Amino acid sequence: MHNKYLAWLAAGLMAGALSAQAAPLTPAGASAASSSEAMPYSGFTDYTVDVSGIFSVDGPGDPDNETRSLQIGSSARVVGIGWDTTQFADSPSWLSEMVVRFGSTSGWAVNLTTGIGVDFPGTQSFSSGGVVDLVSLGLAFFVDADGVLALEFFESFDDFPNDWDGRWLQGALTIRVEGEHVVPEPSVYALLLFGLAGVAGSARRRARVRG
Ligand SMILES: [Ca+2]
Ligand SMILES: [Ca+2]
Repeated sequence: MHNKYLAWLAAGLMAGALSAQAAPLTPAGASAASSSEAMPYSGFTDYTVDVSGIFSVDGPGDPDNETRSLQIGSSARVVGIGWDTTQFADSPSWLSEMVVRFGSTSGWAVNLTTGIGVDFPGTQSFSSGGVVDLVSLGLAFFVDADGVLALEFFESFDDFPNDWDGRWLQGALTIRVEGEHVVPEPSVYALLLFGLAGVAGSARRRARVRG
């Protein structure tokens, strides 16, 4: 029963860690919400963002904050996010105040608070234990035609204005993007092998003629 409670608690924490961005930067956020319908997806590509050494500085949108951007393909859909990180919050700042948000050029879509509920300073590791499905959470979103996925690391409460409150010591975020990962059918592999054999054969013949 004790273990059951812990499992429930862990599930609750994980579900609470990812949330829709409360204040989209632009009205485009409204149309993004309707496009994140629970459509199933088949192929996907995982992108990894190394967070080692990233400082968690000020409130959202502050120019001192660290940002990252990825090229994930024109109008691609982000369908999952995973994390495996070790983070430090400098007292009196809390681990639960370290947030990374994800979005497109036209607006922010999803907030991730890895240390949700950890309302104290210090060093701690957090893991999602795999990639969390954003589609089932209603949080999947599309990037714009420019293919840019934007990330911003910020503090939900700024204890040290214009200075860092915490640091992502090590680890990585995984971003799962729909499509692109096309696995050829077995018959295509066979054709490719025959094709390669043919090329090798003609090369050998040519070499013999030249010799
Ligand atoms: Ca803080
Ligand atoms: Ca600060």
